[in-house]
Amino acid sequence: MAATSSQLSLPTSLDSVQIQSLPATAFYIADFITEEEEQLILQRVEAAPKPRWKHLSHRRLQTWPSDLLHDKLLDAPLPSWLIDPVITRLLTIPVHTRTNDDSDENNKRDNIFSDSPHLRPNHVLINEYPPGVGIMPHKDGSAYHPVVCTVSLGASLCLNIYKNNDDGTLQTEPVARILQEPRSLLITTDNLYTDYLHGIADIEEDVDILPSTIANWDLLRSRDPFASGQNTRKTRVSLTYRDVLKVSKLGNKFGLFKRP
Ligand SMILES: O=C(O)CCC(=O)C(=O)O
Repeated sequence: MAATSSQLSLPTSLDSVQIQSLPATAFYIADFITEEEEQLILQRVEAAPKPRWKHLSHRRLQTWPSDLLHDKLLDAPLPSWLIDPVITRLLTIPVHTRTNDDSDENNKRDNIFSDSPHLRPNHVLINEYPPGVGIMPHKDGSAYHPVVCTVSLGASLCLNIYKNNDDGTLQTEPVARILQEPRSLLITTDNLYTDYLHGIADIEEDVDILPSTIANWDLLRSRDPFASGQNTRKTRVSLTYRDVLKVSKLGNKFGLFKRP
């Protein structure tokens, strides 16, 4: 039987689900949403009006509440199906295990968005990856507060983490791989956000899936599906939640509603 939200055993703090083998800092929660919640979100993604989809050469994506314009977001609420359960649940998880020491600064840092300008994500990208399709290595840039929360739906795949050489060229081999299972939450922040690139290979099958090659091996829901060392790709949908730093309350700042 599928887990209900009350049956999900969320960690008491993100500290306990930190991916220790990675540069600072990433957290992985294998069971962040239930199967029922996963299906409901996938239905809403599918039911979005056709113009919501932006078609790239192989991948398609939706941007909620809208695209950025010159790194700015036009103030608008996210739809409720992108807030609940993901954002509401995310904000309940403390970063650090609480101590009884009232002067402990860590006790005040309540959740992963406590230091962000809007105290919560205000923007969601929805990417759909059919088998064989990935995303080029890239950094997410300065438009966002440096925290990315990715919920995976439908299928598993490996996210590759890369570093640039001193001359700015991309190193050919990833420095690490994170296996993202359906219904999982991956949070990347700190130097991992600013100094490293991330990408997904355009392959039909992830190979060499081993304890020594998968950074979050110990945090996976189950290692059984990968016992052969392979993961045959199926269509995966990801939701990436971020806080856009600059939000414009006035459409006319963009020249959208200029008076004649
Ligand atoms: O789908 C993912 O897990 C990665 C998405 C991504 O790289 C991005 O939105 O910048």
